[in-house]
Amino acid sequence: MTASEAGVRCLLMRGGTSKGAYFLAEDLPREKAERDDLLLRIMGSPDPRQIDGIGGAHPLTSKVAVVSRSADPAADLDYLFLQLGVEEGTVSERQNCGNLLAGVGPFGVERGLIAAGAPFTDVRIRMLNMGGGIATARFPTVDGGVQYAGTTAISGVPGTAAPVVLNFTGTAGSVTGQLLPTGKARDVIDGVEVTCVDNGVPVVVAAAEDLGITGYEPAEELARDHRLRDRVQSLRLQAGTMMGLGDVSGTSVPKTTLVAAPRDGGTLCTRTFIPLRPHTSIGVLGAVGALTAALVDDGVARRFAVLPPDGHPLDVEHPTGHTQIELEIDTATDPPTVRRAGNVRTARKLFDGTVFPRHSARPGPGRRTP
Ligand code: NQM
Repeated sequence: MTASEAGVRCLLMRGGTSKGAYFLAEDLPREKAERDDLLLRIMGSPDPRQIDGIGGAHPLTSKVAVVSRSADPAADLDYLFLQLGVEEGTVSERQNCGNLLAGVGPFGVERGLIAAGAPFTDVRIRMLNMGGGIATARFPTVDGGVQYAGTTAISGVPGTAAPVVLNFTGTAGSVTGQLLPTGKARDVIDGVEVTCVDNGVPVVVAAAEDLGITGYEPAEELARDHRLRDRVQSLRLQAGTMMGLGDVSGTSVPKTTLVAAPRDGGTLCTRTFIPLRPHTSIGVLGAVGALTAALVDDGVARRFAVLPPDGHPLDVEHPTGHTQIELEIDTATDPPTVRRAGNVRTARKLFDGTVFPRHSARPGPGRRTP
């Protein structure tokens, strides 16, 4: 029987402000091209509506987590994040996702990969995308199962749920192996000063005002601004080359974050593009990247940042609220080094069952949905 007929075991989970399909590695083909083809058929890509799959027609809901027990004694679970294109039939391993990361521990308990502790479970997760950095997650568990209900609210998600506390020691991963991949905290692209950061995910940070916006616009308004879209694309294409990422025209990184002074009591106001669609909030690692550009000497976000008193988390304003991030960077070293980062997310199991992939890899001519 083919996977299309038999289906594939899959758990749909909201992780932070994203939603994704979680799979055991053993339930997917080992061979990459075969795996990617299967996942595209499961999510319904390429198609702007993902109408024939379980993707949500947005990059934030076109995500996959592949999880297994870790062979590394320093970790309990291995987590591979895959970003699936919506309009494009692409599957990228070149970025991590701190939001889906929040669901990895609960998924591990759901599938019996790790035992539930009481009243919390602590899990060490090796993030395979970015050089094997290890994150820890703590979440409440009761009677051997995950407790999803709770009182923690995160901006961008209605209601409350149980907290998942994420911690990263050192950098949360790096595609380029350098916190400042161009070797400088400031470069100029298209006449705009930018800071190119790789602290968990590659991000180009620039002042919103330098791109002709205030930085306080709603995401929908930014999505209608085609001139801005072109300027963001131009910045990230050139930054990609300067960061050693090569031609990034077909990849989801680097992201671009435009920053402005906070106006709601936070540390920094942000508008992020993933890579061209405006993010409705901001990714966990995306926020870590934007804040890095506020903490390093000469970073372009520094002049806008209003730092909290010592011991308080940094607060990133985004289009639908705030994200609190703990971030410690040693700026006395050259280049600067990351000591740690932390963030609180929530996650919720939405559906557990069998998913049935579309039977052919790509919609044929004339069969693409309008
Ligand atoms: O940066 C969106 C998200 C993300 C990624 C993106 C993320 C992160 O909001 O840690 O979580 O940048 O495409 O899920």
